[in-house]
Amino acid sequence: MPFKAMTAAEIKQRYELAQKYFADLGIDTEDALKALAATPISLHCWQGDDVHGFEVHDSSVSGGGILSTGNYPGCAMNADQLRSDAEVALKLIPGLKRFNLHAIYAETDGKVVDRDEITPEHFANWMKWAKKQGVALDFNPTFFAHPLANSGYTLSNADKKVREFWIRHGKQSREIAAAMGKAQGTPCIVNHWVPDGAKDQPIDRLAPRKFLRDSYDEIFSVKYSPKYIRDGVESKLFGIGAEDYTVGSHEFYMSYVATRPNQDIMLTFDMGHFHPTETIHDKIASVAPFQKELLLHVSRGIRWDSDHVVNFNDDLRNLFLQLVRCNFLSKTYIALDFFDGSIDRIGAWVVGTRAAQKALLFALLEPTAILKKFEKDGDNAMKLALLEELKGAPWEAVYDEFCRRNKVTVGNAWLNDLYDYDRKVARKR
Ligand code: RNT
Ligand code: ZN
Repeated sequence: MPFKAMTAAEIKQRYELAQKYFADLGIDTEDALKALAATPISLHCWQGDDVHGFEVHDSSVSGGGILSTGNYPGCAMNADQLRSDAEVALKLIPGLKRFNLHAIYAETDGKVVDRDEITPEHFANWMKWAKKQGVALDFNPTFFAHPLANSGYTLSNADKKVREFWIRHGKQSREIAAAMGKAQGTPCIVNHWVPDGAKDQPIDRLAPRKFLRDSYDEIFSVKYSPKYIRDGVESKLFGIGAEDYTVGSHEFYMSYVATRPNQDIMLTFDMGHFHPTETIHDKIASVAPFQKELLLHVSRGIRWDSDHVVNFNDDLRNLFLQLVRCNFLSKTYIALDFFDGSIDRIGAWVVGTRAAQKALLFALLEPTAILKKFEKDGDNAMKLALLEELKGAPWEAVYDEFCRRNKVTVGNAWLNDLYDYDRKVARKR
């Protein structure tokens, strides 16, 4: 694949021109690069194998209303393949990365170990690998793709025994996460998402919510140091098969978090979890006056929560602009959540992560003070004009310089690496 790489001199020359452009607007590109370098992005393991996981029983479908479609050749079939694929992706992404695991990625040595029995040792290989890669791990309990999730209700199930099973799973997951956090010296971010809901018009929309509230209270009653774990709870509007009713709605979790001030539970905003025309960027400033921290699932829904690969679109830029403008970036954990099995999965990881970093850099390079002044003075056409000009500003030369400094292939040339691995490894599986 013959994409020509830029020389270091070309990259630097372009960077210097960009540096001057932004300096004229009062922006120091070096500060922006520092902030970009200090912001980790958590890559989700599940993009690598279409959310299958490695459990030793019949749960090969993702279930719970989430769906990875497509069967591009070369899907990782085991933990070693997934790890080598992830290594390729990590090498093609500059900057600080984390790696996000789900409980179903436990390695149980061929043994059946149910979700309520998993322990840190089932993630020992992952922890060793992460250390070697220089990435910290994040974690998710898996409340879907399991016989006890088939009714559509897990933590909110009317059957106490089923609820208790999932509560135990939640607790084990946090114990695993705490072990990770302790080992890696940075807290493991735990996201709790349950698929609970119903297809059509449940009469009792209240009881499951009370069960869900109580189940979470039970899970979070086990205390860990915030040095080891941080918990987030993720709301949703609907899922496939749960079109009419989702127990863990936005209002449910807003209320939950607001009424448990001592628990320090974060809200998780997933970009695909609201009404199709509802974006999440304005939610940042809405919760910032009240919340200490926030967890994001950076995703791209097309017509529904389709989890397309993230790209450099308005929604993404607006999200990062708000984080920067609200000074909430350092209080936000950025995790990716998309899964496309119809294209090269490593390419999906890299495209999505690079897009997120570019959007963040774009935001960090915004001359916000000038825009604010226009707004204050009533010069709103000027504000609009500058916003439009900035879309074509040479921010990309700054990103290229970031890649160069991080010894990651710059610009189009990374496609060569992608092509090679796809043809030599993935397609030969
Ligand atoms: C589902 C949620 C959830 C999952 C992952 C796999 O709609 O977005 O975050 O995608 O946990
Ligand atoms: Zn999500």
